[in-house]
Amino acid sequence: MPPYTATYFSVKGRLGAIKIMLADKGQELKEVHVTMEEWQKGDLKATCVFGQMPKLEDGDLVLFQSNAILRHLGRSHGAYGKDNREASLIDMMNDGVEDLRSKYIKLIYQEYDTGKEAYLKDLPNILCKFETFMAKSNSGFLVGKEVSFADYNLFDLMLNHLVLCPKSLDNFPKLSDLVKKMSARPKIRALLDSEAFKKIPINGNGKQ
Ligand code: GTS
Repeated sequence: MPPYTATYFSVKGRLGAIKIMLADKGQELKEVHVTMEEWQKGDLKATCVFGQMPKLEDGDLVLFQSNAILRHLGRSHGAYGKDNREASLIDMMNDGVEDLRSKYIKLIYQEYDTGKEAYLKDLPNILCKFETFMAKSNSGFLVGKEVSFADYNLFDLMLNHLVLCPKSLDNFPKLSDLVKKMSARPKIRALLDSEAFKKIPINGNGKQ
């Protein structure tokens, strides 16, 4: 039995970064895809701590909240910095990724047709914060010399933005390098190229 089971809608959404991280760490993941029809029955929702997915089971530990899941996996697989100082910086950067992801999700689900232009106009102001921070790290990762859960999260979100606007990283060499470097990691490459991964939409409403 694989050690990890994820339950989620059949979208990349908030599970994408988790899947990328588990793949890179050589971990097997069993996925349970829930249809909207099943979800609307309410039984599963009632068992979710905050009434939402993704859910990750690690043996008898059941976790919700995608960022808590990323942190858990970061702790379990050596992707949470070499000491407390690095861990705190990784937390800070991951919170920055979450802020951008929340804006992205709002765009996708609430204002795609009316707000895309304004979103893309403001995007460089957000990306430059990551770019500036990354300029301090020589490793090409956000913090320290090793990949962390925040790198997987940022990478996943940058992939989404490259679909939203292929030129979005053109003026951001550090972020472009992160995408290149992460995409070239063999286990990540294999996941991204797999039919199972490719056929799952990024979001649940067909917008991307
Ligand atoms: N803060 C949560 C997390 O990070 O896991 C948000 C989770 C969330 O918004 N889940 C949505 C959900 O379960 C699905 S998705 O937006 O991630 O695609 N929605 C169903 C519902 O009934 O709220």
